[in-house]
Amino acid sequence: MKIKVFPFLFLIVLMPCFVPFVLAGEIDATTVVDWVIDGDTFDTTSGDRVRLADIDAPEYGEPGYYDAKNFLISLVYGKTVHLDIDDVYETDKYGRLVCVVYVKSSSTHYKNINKALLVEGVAVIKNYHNEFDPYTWNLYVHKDEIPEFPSFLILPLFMTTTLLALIVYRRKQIR
Ligand SMILES: [Ca+2]
Ligand SMILES: [Ca+2]
Repeated sequence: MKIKVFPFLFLIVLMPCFVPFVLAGEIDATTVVDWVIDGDTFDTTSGDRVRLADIDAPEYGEPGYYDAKNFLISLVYGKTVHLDIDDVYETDKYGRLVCVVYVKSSSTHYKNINKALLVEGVAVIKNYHNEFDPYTWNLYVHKDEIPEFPSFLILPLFMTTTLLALIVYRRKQIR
């Protein structure tokens, strides 16, 4: 009986390694910003227009427009950005990629640009139906929390690892 405990122990030991990946987002694309439209929209060198997910900054002619735009310029213009693209709809009705945008802030952390605009007070939360929940965002995210592969691969990856471990364990038993 006691030998059967091993695979379950293995699972329990392995589980925490995957939890952060499940809880946070992921990096779906990496590109460079070459134009900022306003406080929540920019263009990239890869030819996409990006709309920052779940936030709203003032439109042209509205109070705070320049504050929001200039702040976004200071954060992303000419820089490499990492995009977590919405897995639910990908784009909005205008064909813009709906994203949470990250910029590397240190060797271990990324800054969440959507959250930075909220913290600065130049944009407000507008929680649309998508993969994101703006109420859970942190300004800084550890790189392990936003892996560079889609989150839907995590479960198959986890199951494959577990299966392989079980096969190896079984073979050892048979010998
Ligand atoms: Ca995504
Ligand atoms: Ca949302």
